[in-house]
Amino acid sequence: MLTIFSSNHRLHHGSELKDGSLKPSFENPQRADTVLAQVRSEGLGDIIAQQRYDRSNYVAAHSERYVSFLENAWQEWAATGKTHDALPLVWPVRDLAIDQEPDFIDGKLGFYAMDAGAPITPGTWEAVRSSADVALTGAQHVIDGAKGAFALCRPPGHHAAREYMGGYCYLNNAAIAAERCLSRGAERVAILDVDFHHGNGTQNIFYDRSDVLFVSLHGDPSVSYPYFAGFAHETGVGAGAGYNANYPLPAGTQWDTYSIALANALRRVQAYKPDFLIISLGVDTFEHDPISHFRLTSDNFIQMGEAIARAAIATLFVMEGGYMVDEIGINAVNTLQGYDSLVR
Ligand code: SP5
Ligand code: ZN
Repeated sequence: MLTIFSSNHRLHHGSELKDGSLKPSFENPQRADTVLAQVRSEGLGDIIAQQRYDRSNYVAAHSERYVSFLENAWQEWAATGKTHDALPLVWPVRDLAIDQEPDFIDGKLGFYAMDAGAPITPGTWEAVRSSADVALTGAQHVIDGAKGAFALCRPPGHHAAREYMGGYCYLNNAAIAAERCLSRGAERVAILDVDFHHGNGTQNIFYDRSDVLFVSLHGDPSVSYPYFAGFAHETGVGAGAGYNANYPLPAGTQWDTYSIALANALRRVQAYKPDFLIISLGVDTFEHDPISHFRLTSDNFIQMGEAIARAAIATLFVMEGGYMVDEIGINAVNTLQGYDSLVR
């Protein structure tokens, strides 16, 4: 299948708090470059650069003021004389005011973030918007009739909600791609999220809608990030009631348990009869992932790709997490080859 890639991802290389001090983030540029190298060495298919898309495509999934914040955050931070990564240090939880955007950058950072895991650096916006453009280019490819495409996005997107960043995510690439499909004639789009972490951002964006089904398999949030979303009782509201399905799984989950949940999730997707399927492809379910707690093997990712292919829906794969850099390429490309083995 075709891979879409942007070298602009390298403009974003942030830090995160680890064991009490700021260190280079687990979410680093090597990740996407390693996946790209594996796509090449395995001969998965052609590799093309992203098209440039208009910001109206981002505003389809996010609020206008949030996109403006992302565009301007580094300049506002730098104007205060700081040169290190911008990170929030105060958040409007519970009864604190969420009805008014602060005027000052330190306040804005907390207002538009769920955690301190999404640093803003000088190159962050260019990398982030290019990552969304990679997803949009991939979406256009399946809209134009391809049975599969791989949007090699970085930074990832599934923790980014309509109006906040977090968990290494800024713009929600999968949600932006889904909106593109709908605006180009699709009636229904399903998003299946197989990243280890619950896709709280994607759930947030589509929670009250029936035109996008969101299904997620992930570590039980009572013990795993993002902790505050991803429970099985979250099934949608209003018109979206019944169109959100979470499959939380215990730490230590292996393929025997995972594959049963995946089969159930895929049955749910097929019953919805979507025009397109978007896979939020995180490979942090891998047994040796440094921040996650499932135990899938590299071979299991081939089986995952095959299972997705059996659903027989035109599918856009959107790269999300995966932090064991040595094997991220093998695991991502195994999934795609598993898919291609049954679809081509
Ligand atoms: C897209 C994605 O996969 N985002 C994941 C965000 C996870 N954020 C929490 C990271 C916590 C890292 N703790 C590391 C402990 C390792 N010993
Ligand atoms: Zn993840």
